[in-house]
Amino acid sequence: MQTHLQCGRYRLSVDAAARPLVMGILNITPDSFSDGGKYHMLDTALSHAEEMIAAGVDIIDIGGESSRPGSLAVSLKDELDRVMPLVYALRDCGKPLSIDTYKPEVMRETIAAGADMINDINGFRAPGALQVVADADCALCVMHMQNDPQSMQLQPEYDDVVAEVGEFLRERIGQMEQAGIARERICIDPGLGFGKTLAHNIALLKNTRQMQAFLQAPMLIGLSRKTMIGALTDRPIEQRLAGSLAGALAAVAHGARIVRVHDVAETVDALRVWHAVS
Ligand code: 7PJ
Repeated sequence: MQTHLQCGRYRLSVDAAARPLVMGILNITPDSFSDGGKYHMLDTALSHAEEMIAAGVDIIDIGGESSRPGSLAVSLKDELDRVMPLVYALRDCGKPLSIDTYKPEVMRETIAAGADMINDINGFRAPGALQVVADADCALCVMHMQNDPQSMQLQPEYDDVVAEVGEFLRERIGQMEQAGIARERICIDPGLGFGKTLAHNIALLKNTRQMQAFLQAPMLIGLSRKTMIGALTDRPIEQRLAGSLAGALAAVAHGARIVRVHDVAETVDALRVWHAVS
């Protein structure tokens, strides 16, 4: 498997022996609009980014559209209005910027403005998405999702979830290679919670190493504060830190190279200790 992830202006080590990487979630969604409008929202997001950098984040993942189960789509204009000021403000912060989007237009604009990675929950299936990213040198996270955010958790169903998600990702990687995208730009993600029951999530997590070997690509895992952590701990979203940390450690113990988290400082500490003693 590749030892590095080509990530725009950066080359990140994703070697099995290297410290696992922490992707910090920087959300700018309508909730953060509620008090004080746009400038307040930008200000809040920038201080959050500074905190993550001080805490040792490896990649900052900027998202302008919530993809939580049942959430509604955001217009192209609104998404660009939220994301672009952050890309401009953070592009010289010294950390790679990832953009969480499935819209080719957002990919194009943010890459032109300096984004180093595109994180697509839709696996670059939108018409034109692969063409937009093909000529850049940004990293690409290709994620599996069954159905769409509105309907994905209604009735997730698989005969063999590990085989089906693996096959989906294999097909997507094939399409990416055909579009001329270098393997070392690609990382994969089983999309925990995106059209999956708790049992599906657990099966996928436990098969991280096998799936990485099958697909020859580094795995990114996102489980921070998700419903699966709530289901296992019986905790509301604001009390899922301990469960999320345990999940992140389990993911890297199963071979994941990148974890996508809300609580960067705590996760970095946990991974430093885990990496030193494992
Ligand atoms: C994921 C994501 C994930 C990747 C979200 C949430 C929902 N991108 N974007 N993987 N989840 N690559 O954070 O709860 O698991 S949004």
